[in-house]
Amino acid sequence: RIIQSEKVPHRRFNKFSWDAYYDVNDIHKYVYDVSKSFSEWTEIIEAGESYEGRKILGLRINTRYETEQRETGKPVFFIESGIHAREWIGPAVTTYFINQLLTSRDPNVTRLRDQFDWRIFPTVNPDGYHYSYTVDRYWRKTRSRSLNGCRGADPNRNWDYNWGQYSSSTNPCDYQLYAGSRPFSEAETRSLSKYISTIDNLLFYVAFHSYASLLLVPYSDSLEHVDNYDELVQIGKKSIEYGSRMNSDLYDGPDTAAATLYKTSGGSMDWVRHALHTRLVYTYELRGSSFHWPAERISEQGDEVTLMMMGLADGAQELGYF
Ligand code: 0X9
Ligand code: ZN
Repeated sequence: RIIQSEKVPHRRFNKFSWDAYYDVNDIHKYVYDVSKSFSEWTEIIEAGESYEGRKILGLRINTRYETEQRETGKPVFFIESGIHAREWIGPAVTTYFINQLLTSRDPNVTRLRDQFDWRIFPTVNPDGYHYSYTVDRYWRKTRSRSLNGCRGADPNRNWDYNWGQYSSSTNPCDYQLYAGSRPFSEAETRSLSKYISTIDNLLFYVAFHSYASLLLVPYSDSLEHVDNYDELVQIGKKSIEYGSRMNSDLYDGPDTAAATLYKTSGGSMDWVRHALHTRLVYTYELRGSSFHWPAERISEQGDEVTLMMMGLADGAQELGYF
């Protein structure tokens, strides 16, 4: 019953909203639709295809309004969500955030919109998400087929940085943590990493997961601190503080996954930090006490995330990152 009530009632199948969870085709349709409605500000990004041939679909939002005078383009702010199939709140708040950026008249939001060249990918594991939506609600991995017939690898264990070291399984039949047959064995992580590598001026990389109300910084498999750790924490604290205007129950962190959760290797954020030297990299474990966040309350976390992104931007600007 819980599971049914998460999904879109049939009578409303043709209108996208934020009081139900949609399947990946509908999310993609939403992205294509808004790129048409806001064609002067947006561009579709097709960063490759999943194992089953779905698009790794993103939206670029880059208004021509400048908040600063600058010689090069705006700093790029990248958002990845839905890498874990069952964490449905991620894609939902991400499309909510897209909608905020494109339609809000709140001057704080329009300023945030204009400050960055946004690259936003709501469902980077589209096959897994569809499988979770239609067959097995708790599916986490991709849907690639291994030699022995088992399906899927954990796409947040498959990136080419310290691959296979911690919280990773070598068993393709492991329901959660199979790291894949080699780094970037999965079409989804291969395509996405390739696309990210082409971005000049990447300042922020943010990934949404659930659930823990926790903010993480790199690296996930070491207790050592990156060189700008103190600033990452300071900016992350501002993000949490902004979010607390929506919900006074504070997020934990920011700190490394190794210090707060458990050591993990092969995650996207660590690869981005290490391979691309991106300065401001964060993983948000969104709120919840299960993978079922009530659909009627998506907007609540959507507003909180909008504030938290504003906190990141303000924090980074104060410290001179852009
Ligand atoms: O284990 C994970 O991949 C994340 N937790 S989850 O419960 N959503 O599966 C934590 C990831 C933290 N590490 C990196 N992002 N590398
Ligand atoms: Zn996750």
